[in-house]
Amino acid sequence: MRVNPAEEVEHAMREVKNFINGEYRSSSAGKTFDKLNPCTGSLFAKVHEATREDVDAAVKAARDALDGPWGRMSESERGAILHKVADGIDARFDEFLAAECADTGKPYGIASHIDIPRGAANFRVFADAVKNFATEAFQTATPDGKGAFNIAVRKRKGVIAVISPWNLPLLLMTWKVGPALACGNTVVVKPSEETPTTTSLLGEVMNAAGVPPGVFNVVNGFGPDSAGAFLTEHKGVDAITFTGETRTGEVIARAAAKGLRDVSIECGGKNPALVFADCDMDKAIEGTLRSVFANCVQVCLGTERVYVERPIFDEFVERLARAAADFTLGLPDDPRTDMGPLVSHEHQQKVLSYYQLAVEEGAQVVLGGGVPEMPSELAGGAWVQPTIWTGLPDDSRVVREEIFGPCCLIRPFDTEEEAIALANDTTYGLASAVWTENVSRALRVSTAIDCGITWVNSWFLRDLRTAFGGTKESGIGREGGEHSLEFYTELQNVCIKI
Ligand code: NAD
Ligand code: 6OD
Repeated sequence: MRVNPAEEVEHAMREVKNFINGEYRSSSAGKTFDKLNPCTGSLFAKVHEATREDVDAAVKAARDALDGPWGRMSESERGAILHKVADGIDARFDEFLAAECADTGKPYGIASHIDIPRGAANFRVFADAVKNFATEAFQTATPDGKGAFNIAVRKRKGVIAVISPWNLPLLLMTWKVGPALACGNTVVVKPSEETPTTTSLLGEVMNAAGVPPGVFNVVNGFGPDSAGAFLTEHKGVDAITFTGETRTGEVIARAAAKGLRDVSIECGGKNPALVFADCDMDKAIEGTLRSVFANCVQVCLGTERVYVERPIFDEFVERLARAAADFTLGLPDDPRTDMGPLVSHEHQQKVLSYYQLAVEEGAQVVLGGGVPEMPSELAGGAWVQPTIWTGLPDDSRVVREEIFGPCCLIRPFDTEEEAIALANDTTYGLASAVWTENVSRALRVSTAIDCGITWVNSWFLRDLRTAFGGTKESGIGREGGEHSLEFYTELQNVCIKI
């Protein structure tokens, strides 16, 4: 059998420690939890769970570092260091790749194009963006005729708690840490318990790049009664930025309310794709294949509901199912692999419960619907089949709830109005995709959908200067470009009487 990427990760990384004040520290209670390899189910790492005391130490280190050399650096000095962090990720690209794929089971083909390059880009882009982030000035008339000037100054917010999920671990964590540090803040990160390795590895890169101790800290553990709750409830934290499930987002928002701390919340979606008869069919099939199945669609932006105009419905279903049936499931480092396992057995059970529910709710199973047969050495992994359903009622749970697995409903529609109404018939509002060659329709439909991001004739095409976030239960606030910088700074107005 070929070597599994888990085996390639350096021995030192098999024990994942907390990173506090520039050094790796064991759990102060000696508590560890197991990280399993999602491809095989075998034990891959022991992770040190941060206690309340460990979280206190991380927050204190972050607070002290605010007033240390980091706080005194100019924007361009900080920017130069963040560029070195990005260079450091590039220099250790293969280690980050192996670690990310070992934690998640995702194919190298995805992580080498998306996760790891974006991990580096998130530092470069925001180190540069912060230099061009303007403030405002107003000249004010006063009764004595002499007037006043109002000048706004931007200040760092302070200690930022970063709570990140498991689906794009390095990408989504650095998407917050990059702009937070560029603005002069310090951070304490709590990565997902499922995927702690690349966040931990980043500590070494931070040290090598010359980031002062205490600026970047990592505490490992779970949510309730563990590092996540200890951190978000901590009085020493000035703001919280979170990506994850909507129900967790509600808990985090409640924690942030104590002390009226600012919070940024990026949550889930039940994203629609609208495929019109005037689309370029090859492009729509290729794009929808990615948006439904890439990374086992453990992507918040992924499509779980596909609405197709009736004249092309049968052809679309047949072609999408044929393409997905050809997927090769396998190990991350096998170049033939199209799809890996889900991140964990727990998540596999959740997805399989929806596969079962779909049948109970009346779905016709066009493709998949179960667990694939895998070679014996992979039989213990968290595998599921790519799955396509038709015939599900619009009010069924499978059509309304986020599944976060490689599956979708396909349903026909007859008019543009019906398609828009179906797209908007959800409590979520994160992303959507519209497939049409008619520019007027593209503009009409994309702006009529109530969500944060609509792609026309593409999917997951990202420009990091653009606004990213969701409406309704998909989140609060926007990240990206100056929207991130807005969140990670406080604006102070200075009024000067002449
Ligand atoms: P999750 O909400 O279970 O966990 C996210 C993080 O929150 C983890 O680090 C977890 O340990 C922590 N956490 C859990 N409970 C907590 C608590 N009470 N207090 C503090 N921290 C707590 O989400 P997940 O399963 O890791 O990720 C998948 C979800 O994330 C999906 O719903 C997906 O749509 C969403 N997501 C959204 C975006 C986005 O940008 N909108 C991006 C990626 C993932
Ligand atoms: O590309 C990004 O910046 C981003 N936040 C992607 C989120 C993907 C969700 O899984």
